[in-house]
Amino acid sequence: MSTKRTFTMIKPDATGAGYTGKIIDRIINAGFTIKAMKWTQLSIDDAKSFYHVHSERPFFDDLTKYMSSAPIVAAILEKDNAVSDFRSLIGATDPSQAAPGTIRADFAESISANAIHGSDSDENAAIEGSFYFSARELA
Ligand code: IDP
Ligand code: MG
Repeated sequence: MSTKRTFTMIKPDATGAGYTGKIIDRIINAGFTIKAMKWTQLSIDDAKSFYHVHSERPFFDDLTKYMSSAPIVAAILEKDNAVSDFRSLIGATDPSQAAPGTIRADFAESISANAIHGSDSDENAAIEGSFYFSARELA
């Protein structure tokens, strides 16, 4: 129960399909508190910077083009055990493998356009949150 915060983005497929409100409802109903949230759009360079850990992966170009193609919603979420509980709430990367009732199972289009991001560690949650939010917004 040490983790308190995670970071999420509602991705372009989900904002474009009008699922933003439904996804936020799922997040709140699962017990997360929204500490900070913004509707914004990444440039291609922003997307390359955010996903630099994946720069050697074959899908990097498609991923960064896709993530900069339309608005996203970035948010900092708080809950005990936030990182792992949120990964459970969103489900597997590939929506065809995601457990029933997870956000990706219900809203994602494909393994690339998969509706939502969730940080994979406390350290990455802090790094990713700082990419979008100022120290004042994170205080
Ligand atoms: P995660 O979002 O479940 O943590 P990662 O492996 O960190 O998954 O990959 C980051 C993002 O890159 C995924 O959410 C998805 O949008 C995209 N991605 C991952 N694997 C593939 C793939 O095999 N083909 C296309 N896109 C992928
Ligand atoms: Mg990941």
